[in-house]
Amino acid sequence: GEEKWPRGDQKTWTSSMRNVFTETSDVTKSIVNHVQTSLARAPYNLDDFGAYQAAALATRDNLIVNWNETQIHFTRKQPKRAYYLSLEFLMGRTLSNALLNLGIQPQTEQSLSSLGFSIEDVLVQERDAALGNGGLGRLAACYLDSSATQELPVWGYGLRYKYGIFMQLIKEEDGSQLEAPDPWLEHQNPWELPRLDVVYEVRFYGSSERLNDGSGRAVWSGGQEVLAVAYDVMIPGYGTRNTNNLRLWESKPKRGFDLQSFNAGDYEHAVEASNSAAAITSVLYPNDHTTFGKELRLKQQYFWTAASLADMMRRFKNMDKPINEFAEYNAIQLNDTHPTLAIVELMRMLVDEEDVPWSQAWTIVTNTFFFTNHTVLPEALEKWPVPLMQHLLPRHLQIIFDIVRRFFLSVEKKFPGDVARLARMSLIEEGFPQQIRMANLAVVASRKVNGVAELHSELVRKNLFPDFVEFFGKSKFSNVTNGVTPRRWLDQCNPALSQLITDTLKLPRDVWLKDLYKLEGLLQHVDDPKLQKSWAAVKRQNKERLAHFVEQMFGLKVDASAMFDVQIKRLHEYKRQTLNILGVIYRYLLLKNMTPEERKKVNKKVVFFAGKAAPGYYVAKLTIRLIVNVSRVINADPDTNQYLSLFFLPDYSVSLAEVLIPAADISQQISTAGTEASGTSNMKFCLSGGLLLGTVDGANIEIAEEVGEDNVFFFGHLTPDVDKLRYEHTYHPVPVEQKCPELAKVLDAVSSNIFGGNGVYEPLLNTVRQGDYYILTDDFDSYIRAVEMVDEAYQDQTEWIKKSIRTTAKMGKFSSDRAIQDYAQEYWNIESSRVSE
Ligand code: Z15
Repeated sequence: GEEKWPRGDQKTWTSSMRNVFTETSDVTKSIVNHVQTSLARAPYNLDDFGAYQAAALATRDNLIVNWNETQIHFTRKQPKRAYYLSLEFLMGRTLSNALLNLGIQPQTEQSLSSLGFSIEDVLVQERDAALGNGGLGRLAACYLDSSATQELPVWGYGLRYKYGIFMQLIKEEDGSQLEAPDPWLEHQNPWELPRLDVVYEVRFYGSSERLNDGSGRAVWSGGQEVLAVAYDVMIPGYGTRNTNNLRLWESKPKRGFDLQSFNAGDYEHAVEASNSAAAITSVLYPNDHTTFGKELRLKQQYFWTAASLADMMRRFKNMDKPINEFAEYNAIQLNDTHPTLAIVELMRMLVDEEDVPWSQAWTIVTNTFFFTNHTVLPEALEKWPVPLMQHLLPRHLQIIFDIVRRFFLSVEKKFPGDVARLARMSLIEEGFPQQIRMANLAVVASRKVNGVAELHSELVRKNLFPDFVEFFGKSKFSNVTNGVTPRRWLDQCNPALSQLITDTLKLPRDVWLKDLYKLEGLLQHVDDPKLQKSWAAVKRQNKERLAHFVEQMFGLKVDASAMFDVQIKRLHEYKRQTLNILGVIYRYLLLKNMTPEERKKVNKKVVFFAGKAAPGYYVAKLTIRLIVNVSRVINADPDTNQYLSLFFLPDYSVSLAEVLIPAADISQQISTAGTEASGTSNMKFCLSGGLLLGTVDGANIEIAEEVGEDNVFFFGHLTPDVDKLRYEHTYHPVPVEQKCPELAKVLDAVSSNIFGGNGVYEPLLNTVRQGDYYILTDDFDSYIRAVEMVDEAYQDQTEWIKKSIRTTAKMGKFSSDRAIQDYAQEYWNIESSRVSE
C-alpha cells in the first residue's frame, strides 16, 4: 500500500528544511558553525587549513542537498541511465569547482574575507584527488562535469584507492625521479559520502560447475569472498541543481578474521586473508600505456565491475521492468579495455542468476555496452593469461570460451575456410600461455566502438580492427573527439581571461561557459588594440604568477617577459620529451657560440617541463634525469641564462597544470605522428590562448582545422610515412652523423658529459642512435625550423596576440559538453532532465 510520508507533521518538516545557502551571511554562519562543531576548534587561532576544512564542510552541505534532490528526481522519473566505467578519475581539487558550480564563489570569498582569510590561500590547502595517471583519467573527470552540467542521468563508477598516483620527488644528488606514496585520505575527505549500507559480495577463485540441463548455466562456488563498500562523490553541474554521483568502491574483508583459522591457532593466516581483501583497492597502478599481467590488477578490475553491475542490476530491478528491457534502461561506457570483464559479468548474471537463455542474454549485453579505445600502441593493449583467468575467475573463463565458440561460428559462416582471419579475430591469442585479447572481446560485445580524435578513429578502423570493421560493418566504428571542461580549464584556472572574454563578448559568463562556440564572437574584436592590450596583460599576469611560483621553488629569478614554452604530460618515448630537451641543448650550444652582441637579438625563452614516469620505465626516468641536469647547467651559465632557462617542475598534478597552462605562450604537442590518440592538454593550452607547436597527430589536427594552419606551428613527418621510416631504420640504417649532423652534435655533447652523468645517458641516446623507433632523427631538422618560426613569430607581438585571440576563439568544439552530447545522443540515447529549483 501507499506509504505515509512524512512521519509526523509535514509542516514541521518542510518549514525546517534548508536549501542551498546563497546569502553571504548564511555562508558565514555555516562556516563558523562547522568550526565550532564538526572541527571542534576555537574560532580564534584557526589556520588556513582549518578555514579550508570549515569552508569545505559548509560547501559540502549544499552539495548534499542538491545531490539528494537529484537522486530522488531520477529515481522517480526512471529514465534510461548511462554509466561511465573508468579505473581512473583524476579529479584534482574540488572546493573551487564546487563553489563555481553552485554559484556561491563571490559569497564565500566575501565570507572568508570577513573572517580574516583570503580565498586563494584557503583553496590551495586542499590536496588533489589524484586517482588517475594522466589523460584518460582526467578525461573521465571532465566528462562527469559535463554530464552533470547538461543534466544527464550519468553516474561514474570507479575504485576508491587508498593511495593515488605516487608523489614525485627529484633527488638532489643526481636529478632522478623518486616515488613516494600519496596518502590522500590521511586528513578526512569531505567530498565523499561513505555508504556503509551499500555493500556487495564479490567472489574470487573457487570452481565452476556447469549444469548439464542444456541451459548453459553454471554454479560458481567456493573461493574467497570480499565486500565492496560504496563511497559516493558528489558531482555538481554548473548553473543547475543537478548533482550527479561518482560511486567508488572500497574493498574490505567479509569477516575481520576467519574464525576457523583463528580457532585452529593459525592467527597469521587469518590476518593475511583480511589483508588480501583490503589490498584490492589499496593502490592505483602507476603504469600508463603498459600492461604487466599482475594478478592484483585483474582482481581490481573484476572487483570493480562486479560491484558496479550488481549495483546497476539492483537499481534496475527496483523499477520492476522485465529483464529483457535491461538495455532500454542502461548504457555502459567502457573507458578503455580495463572494465571489459563487465561484459562477461553481465552474461554471468543474466545466464546463471536470472535464468535468461544465452542468446537473449547476448542480445541484452551487446545492446548495453559501448567501448572507447584510447591508444593504438601495442604495449598498451590488454591481454590476460588464460591460466590466471582460470584460477581467479573460473566461471568467467568458461563464458569467454562460450563467446569465442559462437563468434567463431559466425565468422566461419561469413568467411568460410578463412583460417588466417579467424586467428586474427580470435579473442584468444595462441602461445604459451594463451592470452585473452580484451580489446577484441570489447569490440565483439559492444554496440559501438569509438576512438578519441578523427585520425585516431581512422587508425582504429584501419590498423587495429580492420577485420572487425569488415565483419560488423563500418557504422559500428566511429569517432568522438575528446573535450575538456571550460569551467575548470578556463574560468577557474584563468579567471582574468574569463572576465576579459565576458566583457568582450558582452554575454553573461554562464552563457558562453555552457555554449563554448560563443567564443567565436571574439573574432570580431581581434583587431581592436584595446582588446589586444588587455589580452597581453592577462597573459603577462599569469606568467608572473608562474614566475613567482618557480622563484619560490628554485630560488632563481624567472623573467616573465621571456617566452614561456611548456611541455607537461606523462613521460613516454612516444610523446618525445627527448626531442624537446635535445632541441633545448641545441639552442644552448648555439647561444654559447654567439658573441654577446649576437645573443641580444635572440628571443628570450623559459622552457618548462613537468610529468611523471612509470616507476619501472627506465628510459623515461633517464629523460627526467637529463632534463634536470641540463637545467642545472643552463640556469647557472652567466653567458646564456638571460636568454634561455629551463625548469623541470616536480610532482606534476591537476593543480600544477592549473597554474602552468594559463601562463604558456606556447605548448609542445610533439608526439610521433600516429601515436597520440588525441591529447587533451593541447585543448587546454589553446583555450588559454597558448599557441600550439606540434606534429600532425591526434586532436592537434582538428585544432588546426578550427584555428587555421597559419595560427599553429606544425612540423615533422606524417602518419603514413612512419612505417616506411621505421623500416628504413631497421634494414637500411644511416648513422645519425650522416643523416642529421646537427642532432649528432647534440648527442655528442651529452655523451661528453657536459651535463654530468658519467655516461649514464648512453642508453637514452642509443634509443635515438639505433633503431630510432620514434623517428627523432627524421623529425629533428623540421622541429628546429619550427622552433625558429615560433621565435620569429613572437618578435611581432601584435601578430602573436592576434593568433592567441583567434586560437581561444575557435575552441568551441573542444568543450567536453560537445563530446558528452555526442555520446548521449549517438551512443547512449539518454535525455536531459532538470532538477527543479
Ligand atoms: C591514457 O592516458 C591514454 C590512453 C591510454 O591507452 C592509456 Cl592506458 C592512458 C590517453 C591518450 O594517450 C591520450 O592521447 C588521450 O587524449 C587520452 O587518453 C584521453 O582519451
